[in-house]
Amino acid sequence: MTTTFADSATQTQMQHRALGLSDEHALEMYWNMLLARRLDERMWILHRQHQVAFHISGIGHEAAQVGAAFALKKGHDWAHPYYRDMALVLTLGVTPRELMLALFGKQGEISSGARQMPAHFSHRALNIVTGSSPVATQIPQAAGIAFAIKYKRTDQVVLTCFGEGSTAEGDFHEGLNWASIHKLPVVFLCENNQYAISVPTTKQMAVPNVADRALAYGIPGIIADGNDVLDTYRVVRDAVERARRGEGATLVEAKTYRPVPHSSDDDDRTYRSREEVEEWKRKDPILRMRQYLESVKLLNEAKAQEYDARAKQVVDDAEQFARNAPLPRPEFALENVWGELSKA
Ligand SMILES: Cc1ncc(C[n+]2csc(CCOP(=O)(O)OP(=O)(O)O)c2C)c(N)n1
Repeated sequence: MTTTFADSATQTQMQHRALGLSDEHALEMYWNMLLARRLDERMWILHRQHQVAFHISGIGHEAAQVGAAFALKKGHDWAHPYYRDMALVLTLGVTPRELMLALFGKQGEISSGARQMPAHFSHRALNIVTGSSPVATQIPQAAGIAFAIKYKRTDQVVLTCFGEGSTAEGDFHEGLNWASIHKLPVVFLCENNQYAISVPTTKQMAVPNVADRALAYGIPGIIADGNDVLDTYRVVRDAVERARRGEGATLVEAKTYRPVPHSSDDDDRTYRSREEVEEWKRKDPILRMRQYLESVKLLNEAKAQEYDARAKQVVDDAEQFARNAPLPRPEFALENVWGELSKA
């Protein structure tokens, strides 16, 4: 059977609509991915200008994160992210100004008043729980939140994210085991970018897929194309629905890549070839969504430029806001750390 251009265009059109997403939703996905990317790029520049001390990037992970965020009920469900999840928290409602305050370590920073490193994302009103620097600690904590949800009989779901390197930690195995035994409403999202700093996947695990590990816990393990926002949305949405129905946890592996160094303090040229990086840059998730939106006539060159200009404005505003914000008072470092001893 031959497929005409019109046929394939209609089939493609089905992709977001068939998933129950409106045209506006599809464009909003693109916007969130683009804004996260532009913020991230600015953060790298600010680091290279010695304006900020540290940056850890989510570049390349935007499709996985925005797709996952769209599967949650914002502010109702819980998210327990990890340090690369800027696009996720942005989509859930953390503002660019708040993200920049964290980067500059300025007063009013929402996670801890600037006492933590940036990228320990949290937001009380949005049910986003802060992570810690030891990787994978969020996994059993998320299972614990899911246990509380089950105990309280609400219909919430927890999403927690981590890299594939984190699945070698004991915390990962304890979290999944506990969630599985108690059929907890939690989605474990592994954003597999193929390196744990300099260690490639083959030196982290003896199975080809992180998703394969789910079998050992008696929960489903599903692979998503982490560079395709619609595919990740589909897989995470199904897992969220399953959790909400009381059927328990799912392990989702979104296969993706990190085209930039692990952090601002890493030189990735020591452990991988430029050819490999270039090959993955061609699979860029934002480019891919843009091509999709163009193929279904939701985006064209002029509109894409408008989006770019708007993103630049938002990023400029956020940077300026954080630059102008005061530093925290020195005494603040000691506030809310120790409780008052009772006099009795
Ligand atoms: C328990 C622990 N061990 C080691 C580290 C140092 N460390 C920080 S990030 C990282 C890599 C984690 O890799 P992965 O989970 O795949 O996430 P990615 O950074 O690749 O997104 C390591 C080893 C740490 N923070 N915590």
